[in-house]
Amino acid sequence: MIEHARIIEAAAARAMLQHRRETAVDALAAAFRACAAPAWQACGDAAEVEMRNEAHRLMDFFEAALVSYGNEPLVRYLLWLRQVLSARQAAPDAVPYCLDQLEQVFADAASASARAALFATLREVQYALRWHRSARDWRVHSPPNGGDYLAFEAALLAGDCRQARQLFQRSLDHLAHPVAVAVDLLQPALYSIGCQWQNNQISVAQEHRATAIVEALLATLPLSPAAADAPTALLALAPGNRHGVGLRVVADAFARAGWQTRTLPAGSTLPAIIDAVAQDMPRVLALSAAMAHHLLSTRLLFARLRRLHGVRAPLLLLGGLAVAEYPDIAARQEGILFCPDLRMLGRCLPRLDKVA
Ligand code: B12
Repeated sequence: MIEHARIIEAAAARAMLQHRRETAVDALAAAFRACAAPAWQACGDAAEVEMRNEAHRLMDFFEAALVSYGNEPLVRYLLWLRQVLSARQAAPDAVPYCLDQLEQVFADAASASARAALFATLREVQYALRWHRSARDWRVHSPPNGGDYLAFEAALLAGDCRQARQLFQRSLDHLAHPVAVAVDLLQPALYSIGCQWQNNQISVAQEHRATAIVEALLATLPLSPAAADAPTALLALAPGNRHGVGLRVVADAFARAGWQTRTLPAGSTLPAIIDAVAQDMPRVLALSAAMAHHLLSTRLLFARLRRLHGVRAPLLLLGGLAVAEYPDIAARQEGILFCPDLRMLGRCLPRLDKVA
């Protein structure tokens, strides 16, 4: 009974959140602006766009907290935000201040139960933030091959394409398998670069250039041709996710195991993915989620596909950074196979064809 009441309260709170989303985003963007360092405030329109994007992201995480995900992803996101802001000299109390502004947006909400649920979430996360010191560190702590990736990372940061290509090639010769190269060389280098961006130790331009070099290197790997009767896998980023490098590697893993693959372009929306499934009727739909709120968009997508195709729906496979970070939440999505990384995918692939 209590559980039932909690679900109704959360649903009312979510409806209220969606109803007042634009007002909340305005309030958050204004709060970010007020707390930003003068250098940021001087950036004008570009900074404004970033602040509004961040405000939307905060609302996405807030909504995910109300949809049975619990507060943990929201707290972890806020710890990340606190670190990003403090590394960029924002006011020290920027995050609590933003949450106070959000509370004001909902202060006069007509539904008392919606207000109660929203306020309870906001207060719980404010409290949790006082006790957590630091954000998650994504670096790989026991680097493969004794840290061979460090030279590669240095080449990426220096924008030295030639050196990066040589190290990539050397790794291909040594490890023989491109998927192993991705996991042991590209991934630890990019994770470390992400952390350095988070801590404001490198510029966003360096991060983008490093990713572009990696994408160019991956593009040189031919995708193995598959037999005409090979099983098919459709690959897509979870709606809202723009991290496509990992998915390219996943496509490679499928292709090397003899599957036919088709990867949808970054930015494919939920209806576009649904259309592509109806057109291809693949045996497997593999999705990549990088952040917790991407798990929400995949949940919606999977539910629609099941409603549309029933038992003929493709086998649903979900992977990526968010699945590795929140295995419990990913596992709560019924009827999907969740698979955080490529080592596990490698173990599943030979059996997938038979299950699907
Ligand atoms: C490059 C990058 C970007 C690029 C992506 C460009 C591109 N074409 O891919 C751009 C600039 C677009 C970007 C944007 C953002 N990013 Co970014 N990004 C990264 C970075 C540095 C590298 C990602 C990457 O390529 N990794 C290498 C690949 C090989 O690893 P992977 O993606 O994890 O994939 C592997 C596994 O997860 C798995 N896998 C992945 N998908 C699947 C699917 C299946 C089915 C299976 C089985 C397995 C599987 O296999 C892969 C190979 O081993 C990461 C750092 C990090 N820790 O990942 C941050 C990172 C993910 N980004 C982050 C953030 C916050 C953002 C932004 C919000 C930044 C901003 N303020 O705008 C936006 C959000 C964009 C969006 N809507 O998604 C944070 C996320 C923190 C969090 N989890 O809360 C990170 C961790 C950086 C950080 N330390 O702060 N980003």
